[in-house]
Amino acid sequence: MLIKRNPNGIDLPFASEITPREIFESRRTFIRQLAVGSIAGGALFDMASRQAFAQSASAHKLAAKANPAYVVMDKTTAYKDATTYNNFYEFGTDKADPAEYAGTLKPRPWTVAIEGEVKKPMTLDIDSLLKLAPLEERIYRLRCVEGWSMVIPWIGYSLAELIKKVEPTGNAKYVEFISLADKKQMPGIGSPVLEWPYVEGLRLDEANHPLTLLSVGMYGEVLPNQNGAPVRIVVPWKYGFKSAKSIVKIRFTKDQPRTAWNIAAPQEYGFYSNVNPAVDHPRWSQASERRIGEDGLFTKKRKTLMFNGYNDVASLYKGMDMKKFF
Ligand SMILES: Nc1nc2c(c(=O)[nH]1)N[C@H]1C(S)=C(S)[C@@H](COP(=O)(O)O)O[C@H]1N2
Ligand SMILES: [Mo]
Repeated sequence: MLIKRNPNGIDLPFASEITPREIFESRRTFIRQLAVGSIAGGALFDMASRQAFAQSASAHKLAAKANPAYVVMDKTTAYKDATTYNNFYEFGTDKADPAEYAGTLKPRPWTVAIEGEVKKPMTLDIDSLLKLAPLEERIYRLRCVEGWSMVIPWIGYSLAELIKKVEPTGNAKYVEFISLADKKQMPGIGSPVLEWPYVEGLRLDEANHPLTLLSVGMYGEVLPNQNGAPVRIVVPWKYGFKSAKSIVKIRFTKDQPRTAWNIAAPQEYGFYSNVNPAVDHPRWSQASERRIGEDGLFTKKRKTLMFNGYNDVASLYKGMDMKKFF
């Protein structure tokens, strides 16, 4: 790849030769450099990346404005790792299954029905969802209860933007997320590892927290099928399974919704499932984690942080016994 040295002394590839993903990866470095104050001003790079986005012929690109309020300093997980090591049981239980079998999922056309305790129930197609609020790029850590984590540059907007539009009634206390369950598109639905459709839920105040992301993309592109195309939730302070993929329905309820993993093994998976190093899962310690892509014989595990490091959310659980409400 050709490298041009710009006046700030930062190496930039020629815009016409880079893919959105490459732009993304160099932009990450750039933002991190900005954050630690090693360079001043981003005008030039932004121009180059915008130009490259415009020139790219990829049908998968998705432009979004980086939100500097949601940047973690950890190294971003490689795209390859984030898209080949997945949990998406509708395509099989092996980590490699979703990348191998999710090609049969048709993310377009797609609609999401929003119903239940709302004044304005609506069914939105994916294009309306994409336009509902400005798309932001946010870098979040996501930690699986199995003890591994990734750092992913998501694209989307706060779920709160959507909640505002449908106007929950006074009875709405919870939000339920329902994933697609189509045998024709999802080979894993044939086996009873979980009850289908995959369901998840949040308390309304958790769903309204600005960190809770309605995600439609990652790494500068639309979501790959194996990561939950075309629309999923990302709740970064909770274990990965709370972040339901490929959702077709969002329902506002009075009562706490059932959740797929709680139905399957209630003693192992509670409703809240906040990342908490002090409360172990019966089969796995939650005190430390392996960052995907960093594994090596001598790589030390990372300490897991309370709420996965998202301390902002602590006020949501004031006075609650987190051991009891796990
Ligand atoms: N519909 C559905 N959503 C799901 C799952 C699933 O099996 N089905 N797995 C969950 C689990 S356990 C994790 S860790 C995350 C993984 O998201 P990722 O593959 O994008 O890293 O998706 C969650 N969402
Ligand atoms: Mo998970």
